[in-house]
Amino acid sequence: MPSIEEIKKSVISKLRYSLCLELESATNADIFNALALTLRDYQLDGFFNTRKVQKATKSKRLYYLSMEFLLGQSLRNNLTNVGLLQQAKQAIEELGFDFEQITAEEPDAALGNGGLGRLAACFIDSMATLDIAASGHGIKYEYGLFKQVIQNNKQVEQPDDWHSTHSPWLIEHHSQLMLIPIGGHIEEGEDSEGNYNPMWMDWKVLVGIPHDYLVTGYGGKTVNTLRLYSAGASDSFDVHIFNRGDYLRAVSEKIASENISKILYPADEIQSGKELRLTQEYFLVACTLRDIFHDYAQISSDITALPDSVAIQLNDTHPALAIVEMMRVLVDEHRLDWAVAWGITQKTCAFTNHTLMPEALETWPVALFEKLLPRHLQIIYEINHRFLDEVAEKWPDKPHLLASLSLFEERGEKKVRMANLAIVGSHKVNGVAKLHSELITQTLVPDFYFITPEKFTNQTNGVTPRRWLQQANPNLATFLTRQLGNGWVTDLDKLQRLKKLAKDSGVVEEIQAIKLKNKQALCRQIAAQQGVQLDPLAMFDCQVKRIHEYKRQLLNILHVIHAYLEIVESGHTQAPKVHLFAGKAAPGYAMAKLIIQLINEVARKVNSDPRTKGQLSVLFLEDYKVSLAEHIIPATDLSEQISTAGTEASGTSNMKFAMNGALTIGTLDGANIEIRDAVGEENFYLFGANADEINTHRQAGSHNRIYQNNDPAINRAVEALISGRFNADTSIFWPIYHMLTEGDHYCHLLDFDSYRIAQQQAQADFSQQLQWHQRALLNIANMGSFSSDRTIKGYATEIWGIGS
Ligand code: 26V
Repeated sequence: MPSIEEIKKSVISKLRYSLCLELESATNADIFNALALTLRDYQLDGFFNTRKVQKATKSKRLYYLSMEFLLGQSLRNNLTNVGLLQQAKQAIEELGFDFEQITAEEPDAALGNGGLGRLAACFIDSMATLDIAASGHGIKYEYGLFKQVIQNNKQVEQPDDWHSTHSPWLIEHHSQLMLIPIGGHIEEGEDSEGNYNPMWMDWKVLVGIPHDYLVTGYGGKTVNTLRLYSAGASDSFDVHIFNRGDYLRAVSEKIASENISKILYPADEIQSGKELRLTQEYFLVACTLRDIFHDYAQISSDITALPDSVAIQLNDTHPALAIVEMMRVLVDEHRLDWAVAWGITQKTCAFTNHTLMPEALETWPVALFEKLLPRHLQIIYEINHRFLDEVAEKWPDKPHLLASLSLFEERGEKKVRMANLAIVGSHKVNGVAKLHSELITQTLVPDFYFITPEKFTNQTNGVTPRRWLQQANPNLATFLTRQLGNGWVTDLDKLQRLKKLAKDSGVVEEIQAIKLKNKQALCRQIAAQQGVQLDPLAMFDCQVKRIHEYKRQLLNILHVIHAYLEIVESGHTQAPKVHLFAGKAAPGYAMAKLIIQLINEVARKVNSDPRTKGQLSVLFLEDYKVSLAEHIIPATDLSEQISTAGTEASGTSNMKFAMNGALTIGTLDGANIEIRDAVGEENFYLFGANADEINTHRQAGSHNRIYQNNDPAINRAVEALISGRFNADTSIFWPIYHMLTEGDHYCHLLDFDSYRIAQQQAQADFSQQLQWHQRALLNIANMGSFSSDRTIKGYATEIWGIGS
């Protein structure tokens, strides 16, 4: 390990020889870069060592394919995992800079939308920490998720230039560029032995350029990689067109190719069927499979043994084309018999589903496939043909199965169903929480469950305690280490030992003091950024996540409206409460954007009304991202996990909050159910209908009008939306009013009353500070199994066949 002096020396040398700067003229951003480059050298030593070890032990290798990796900032995380945080801090201070300011310089790498992308980031951390030979594979988007600014109470999107082209963490491997064919057509033909041998002709070439981001496991022993591909155009292909004299076309095609990795699609849970998105998915898969076959060729020439050395995990259906590309390589290039190739593919691939929302399920028009990927379409037809033949033979009395199992949607425009492809081509299919995995088999794809029940499993999500406890909450981490030693960082079940301390009022007071400190820090940040002063002694009630109708930020703000009206109209008083919201809406999702506007208008009204002073504050924090979550979560008293039962696949912020000592108010949805089981029902504010009840309610038709009229409190809050109270233009929130009262799929009003009662209880309990923080401590103590280390061990033994 380097000394503080050595770190200082290296930072100065990086400034001088890599960045052409002297210390005297260096800015905070320059110091950030120089420190990152210094650290990267130590990571690289670990990387070469890891490669040697993994080669010598012939470790089975896991490839995690994901269109999203929501990394956030890396400096503090990498310093912690390498084990250099304290030394680096001191070195930077001795050089005359403020370490906190240096870390704040780093732009978040927002290469993801939300839960799915952040899960991928937690997973690569856990895989490295558990010494699993693994790599992540994704796209190096030039622009990550848009920056959100609030103007006139509305969301406005701005491009997120996260400095991808000169990130100190990314190592470009130009020499390893790969050529990816796309477009063209198929010419039928036979090989010399008379076998069917289709030729994929006249394709264009995309170029994939790999960039490696080093993923250091905690303790620094294993350094894996996250490989992100950027797209370019092939010079040789351009020359071809250039030579034909079509200069403008050649240049515009080059630009079109480079556009493939330009931007992350910002809509989760809504699939739009855009050609560029399908091209991105194919690009990721084709680049990754070249790497996989290249890596495998270094260890074996027996392609049939590939599943013994390789596992592929598909993060949702987005990379499901890996199944098809693998078949293409095995059949067309390795000339394997179809059945042999199919066996290899199925044994290698596994698929995780992350959503039950029908509008998020990917389907792609066959016509689009024909245009971009004619050979892949042929292969999908062949997979489908053989698969349906098998089904028909095995269940001759169940012909209805064929329509639901088919890889093609035949109603309307003919489409490829990516979920069906992913299931058929995988040996395991998993959901991300118990309830979600159950719903997959019962409602999402019951016919697949019927024909292959053994494929379906659950792996409940988790989050990395390194980022979400140790780094995000240093005050709590110090307490934990003092109580438990350092082992909890990699063995989160050790938190259980805190349970016996819950009766010690001194310890509980410490927990209370830590929370207060974190709240004070958040208040300072909010004051600096948004100019709003909050009372750190108030109860902090937070809902931070993507804005979606199913997540029901609307239920939360309706309840805030209710609380406001109670104060100003009914003369009630309440103990101080702060309601924090943050989250982005997909740019094309009008209802979600209107919900943001409503929250902001309510905030403006409530905060400027002298009658609410000291009782109620509402704030929408701009530009939610990983680094902001790291400040909000440790400062939260009450965590809002209030999705309509049966809609949130798992949720992961629910875990982060509880781990940091927030109590949850939540529905029986996703992983909330498992969290409640773990922390004890007395330490969780449960409300609302369960998934079955929601189903029954929906089947009976929407009767929201009745609910509203029966309950004056609901009525008053809902009518306030169109009363002009929050916006002089009474028509503005009509769409929300209309939705709530005339056909609300997410059943806001159905759950309102029970939510209100749970809120009231939480508020009353919060006045008993000692008891409250005792329950907070019990939440922390019982959250051990929500470490992503536990999740990854599950995947490794039950799905990947690694380390069992
Ligand atoms: C769909 C699409 C459609 C095309 C444009 C880009 C895009 C991006 C993402 C998605 C699917 C999003 C699914 C998702 O994020 N699911 C979340 O996964 C979390 C991790 O498993 C889980 O905790 C959340 O409950 C679930 O909503």
